[in-house]
Amino acid sequence: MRILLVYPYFLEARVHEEDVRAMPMGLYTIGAVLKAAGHEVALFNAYGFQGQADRIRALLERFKPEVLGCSILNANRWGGIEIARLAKAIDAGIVTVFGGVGASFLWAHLLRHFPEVDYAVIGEGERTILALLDAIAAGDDVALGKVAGLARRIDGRPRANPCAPPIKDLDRLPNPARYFTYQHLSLTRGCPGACRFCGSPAIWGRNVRFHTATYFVDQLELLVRQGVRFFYFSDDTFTLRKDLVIAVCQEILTRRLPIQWAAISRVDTVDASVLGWMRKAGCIQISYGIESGNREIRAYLNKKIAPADIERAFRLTRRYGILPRAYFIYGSPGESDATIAETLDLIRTIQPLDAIFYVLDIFPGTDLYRDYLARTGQDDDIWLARIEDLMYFETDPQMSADQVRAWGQRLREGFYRLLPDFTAQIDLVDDPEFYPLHADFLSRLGMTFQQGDFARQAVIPNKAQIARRLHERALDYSPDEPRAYLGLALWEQARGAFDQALARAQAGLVRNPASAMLKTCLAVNHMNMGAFDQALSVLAQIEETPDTLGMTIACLEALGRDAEAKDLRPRQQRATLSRANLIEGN
Ligand code: B12
Ligand code: SF4
Repeated sequence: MRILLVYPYFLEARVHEEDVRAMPMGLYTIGAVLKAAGHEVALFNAYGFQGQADRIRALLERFKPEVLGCSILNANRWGGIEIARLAKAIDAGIVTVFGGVGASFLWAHLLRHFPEVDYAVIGEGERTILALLDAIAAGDDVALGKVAGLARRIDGRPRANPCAPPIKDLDRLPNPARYFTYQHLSLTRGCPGACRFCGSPAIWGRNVRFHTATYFVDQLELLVRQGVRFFYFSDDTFTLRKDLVIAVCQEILTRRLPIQWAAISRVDTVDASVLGWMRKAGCIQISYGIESGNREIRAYLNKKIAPADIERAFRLTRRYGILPRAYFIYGSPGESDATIAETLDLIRTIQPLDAIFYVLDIFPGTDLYRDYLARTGQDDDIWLARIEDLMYFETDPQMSADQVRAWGQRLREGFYRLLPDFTAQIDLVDDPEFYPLHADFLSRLGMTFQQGDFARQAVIPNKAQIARRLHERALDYSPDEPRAYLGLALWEQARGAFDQALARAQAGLVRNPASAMLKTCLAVNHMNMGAFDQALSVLAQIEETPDTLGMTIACLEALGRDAEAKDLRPRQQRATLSRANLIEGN
């Protein structure tokens, strides 16, 4: 069958767009089982297609799916409904199937109110979708009644078959990297935790299942061959089994995969040994859920982590040159100015090098949602409103939106004001094996103050100085580190010291003659100094990108070589377009 798997758009634009732009991992695993079974499958990342019905319609008309599968989170369910509606308007015979956490918890609601949704798949979807398609192809209604995990309308009413048992041996799933290119992947399914705000335990169960290191690294290797170099290990808790994580790291090193990656973990599942291996195998960031500095709020959220573990995990992660990132939740029951101060105290103690602050959100499938329904007498019909989310504070008369917003601002600004001190106090493990990795870590962090996330934060004082110190420290660990030379050259450029910038970039190139980033920096510097001929000769040595082509055009124009510049413009447009398509296709 011809199947189009879609990641629908959200209603609202996001602040951290990079967190929502990527297709959910499940669409790749679903796509892979379908392809392996001989179906024709295409993936469509409709994130960013909000308000573009014509484009979506054109795409549907071109692909002509027999089955449309949408991956639904709570916040993109309206996008899914609208896309299913468009499909049904083109051809009422297109079968629409909704899966994902959103569909798993709201299947009855979706089937009751939205005739454009034919089926919902509850929970783990690989086996259910295959069985569903077999039953549809055979036109066998009895078989439909036996598809585990399937929900549909019977006599107009939503009905669900019993859930599918979890797939025991995850390695039996076809490797999605054989068919697709992506950056998010996971080693595990499930989480032993039971946090009140999280849907994971209800969908995946608390018995964790694991891939083997070989399956996981095979996936990485195939993706590396497709050109992917950066990965997100998006498990609920990547480090649950330390022996397995170490085996993964050793396998990455044995196969010499030139990758870097970020992981998600819990503070009570890391130690020095696992962190050391992770760093050597390319880990640059670990995100830990901390949620609050107030013990009662952590207990309410059922986040069972001890302050000593939090402090230890952050200290060790930093020591191994991995950026420790903390997730916090604010606006929980009992939140007050005093508890926000406690969260800031905890931040001061654990010194995260990045922090994300979310407002407590009530998702279906969580304890928090069950409490909410019991408390208010509401039911799933609340989701008939065109809203993405339901924030806890909206349901608590003791809290106002302004107050919650102010807490968020206090936390973010508080963290950013403390960040310079945290960077000054980074204490790295004194082991020569790690020195080049420390240089990589420090210079990477330095760049975030110059060009990355922190560069945009007005409240962070002395960003340029912090970056300069980090880069200088990086060079103390490894005089080869190209990013540190780049950072220092950029620092000199920013203060108009182009001669010094030139010297920094040239010094870096002596040690890294092939470095494209240093050559680009050198070319920019030549341009700033009006030396356009020299800039052109450097640019000629770098692989062409839309940016380098833009610079070449600017140099040619500055030299009065307008005809040559004009000739290059279509090439630049083509390069920009093909890069945009690449991002969209992912
Ligand atoms: C890793 C993760 C992320 C990562 C990576 C996401 C990615 N690109 O894959 C990051 C940090 C980027 C992230 C971002 C967000 N996340 Co998140 N995330 C998770 C986490 C921990 C694991 C998700 C996962 O990939 N599981 C493994 C794969 C295989 O599962 P899956 O994609 O759900 O697919 C399976 C089934 O659901 C089903 N299925 C899925 N789609 C389809 C489609 C069809 C047609 C069928 C038949 C079946 C099917 O079959 C699949 C295979 O079995 C979960 C918690 C959890 N364990 O579920 C939260 C979770 C999914 N995230 C959540 C949220 C809210 C978000 C954000 C919206 C937050 C934000 N910043 O606004 C964004 C959304 C971005 C996105 N594209 O998913 C919530 C969703 C709650 C809800 N009901 O909507 C969860 C459940 C956590 C929670 N708080 O409860 N997330
Ligand atoms: S928040 Fe993290 S630790 Fe808690 S249940 Fe969800 S996945 Fe597990």
